[in-house]
Amino acid sequence: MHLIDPDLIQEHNGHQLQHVARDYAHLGEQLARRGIDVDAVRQRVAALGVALPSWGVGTGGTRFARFPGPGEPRHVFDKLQDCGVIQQLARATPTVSLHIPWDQCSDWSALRETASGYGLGFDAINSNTFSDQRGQAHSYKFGSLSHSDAGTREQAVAHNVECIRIGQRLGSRALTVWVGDGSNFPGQQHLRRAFERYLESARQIYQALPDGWRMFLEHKLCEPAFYSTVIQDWGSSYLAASALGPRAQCLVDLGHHAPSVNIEMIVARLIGAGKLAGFHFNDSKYGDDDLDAGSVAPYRLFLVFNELVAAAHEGVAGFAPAYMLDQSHNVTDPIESLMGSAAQVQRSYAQALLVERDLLDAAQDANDALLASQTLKRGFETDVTPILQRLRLDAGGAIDPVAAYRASGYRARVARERPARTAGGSSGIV
Ligand code: AOS
Ligand code: ZN
Ligand code: ZN
Ligand code: ZN
Repeated sequence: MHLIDPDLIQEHNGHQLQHVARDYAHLGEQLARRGIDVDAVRQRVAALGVALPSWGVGTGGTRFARFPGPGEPRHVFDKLQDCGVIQQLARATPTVSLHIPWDQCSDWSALRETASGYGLGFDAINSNTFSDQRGQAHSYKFGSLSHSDAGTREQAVAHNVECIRIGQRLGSRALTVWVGDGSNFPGQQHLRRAFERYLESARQIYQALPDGWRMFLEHKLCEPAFYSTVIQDWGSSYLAASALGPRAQCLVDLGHHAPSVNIEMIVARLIGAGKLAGFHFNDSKYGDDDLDAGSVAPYRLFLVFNELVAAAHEGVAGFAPAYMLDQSHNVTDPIESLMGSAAQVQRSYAQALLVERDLLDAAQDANDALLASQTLKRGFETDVTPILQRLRLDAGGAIDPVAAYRASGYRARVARERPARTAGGSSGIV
């Protein structure tokens, strides 16, 4: 089903066809001099899919205020439709990651069908025990899976199991668990016992995993707990994932680390330990800023992909990370931001594929720091735009997705169909 008129896309592409062909040929020539086949790179990038966060298509806001834009999605079907537009134009996001209970639905099969009509499937499903839902018996104010009260822990476990059941109906293959559990005052919580309680609860969820499913544990330095967080870094995440078993792995959200932490090293460690679940891509300058991927530190994203490409190149066993975006859009049209971020993820991957691995290995073995650094950086410094443009063109998408989207008038159209929402506090809750 076409959400954007294919003729409009074609017409838009028409103006740039010749430029893309010439730019692509020129890049191919440059890469050939390095012994790199541009078509092979393009095919590998084409095979990379990055999941859209269902909560990302609404205006996220901050904890101070939310300024909704026109045509905000009213429910999960609207969210899927917006994701369908992103996929139709940018062709990099074949799946959606749902968040329960933000995504309410009385007929999951209908949702699955609607998604497949837009060419979309479902990636990991996210549980939410960091906020209270209407009518629930126990509050998560003082934690969920690690709560001191057994009844609250049971409720949180049951919610996660329910998420798995929903995910099964949608064709998901993983559950992502992020908890805000922790404390705001030194002394508030027994640090070891809270972790033990978390483990005990997580074990019950792990036991409910269907065949072929994985459990992704997402760590985060702080927020909402500002003194201690139960799963605060990859160390705690790794301990928990190891205690649970091989199907539990660690998910890296790029914004969830202390400033100056070397994230690509964490990625390398997790790969080495067979524990890398995948990513929540976004960018940040200070904390969990959830800015558009690559908008602040594109070199860091490239360095993360460099580890991933190296792992694939070396054939690391069981290496199968999930790629997802997790962003909050406060000042942009979320559809535009997500198209740009998906393309940025493709860009970083393409750049990492250009790194001449044999040269890099040799420079490392010879302890030639300068040559190693230059070899690595050559990938990053290559403008791979023509590859991304060709990819979208070949797949029926738009050479310039944002321009085509603006020309389509989609936002104005849905603004008429979807009544304006009131401004309020932050969250993806629609
Ligand atoms: C929270 O900071 C985490 O990034 C989670 O992934 C969360 O579920 C998501 O950001 C939606 O708020
Ligand atoms: Zn996240
Ligand atoms: Zn984040
Ligand atoms: Zn986050």
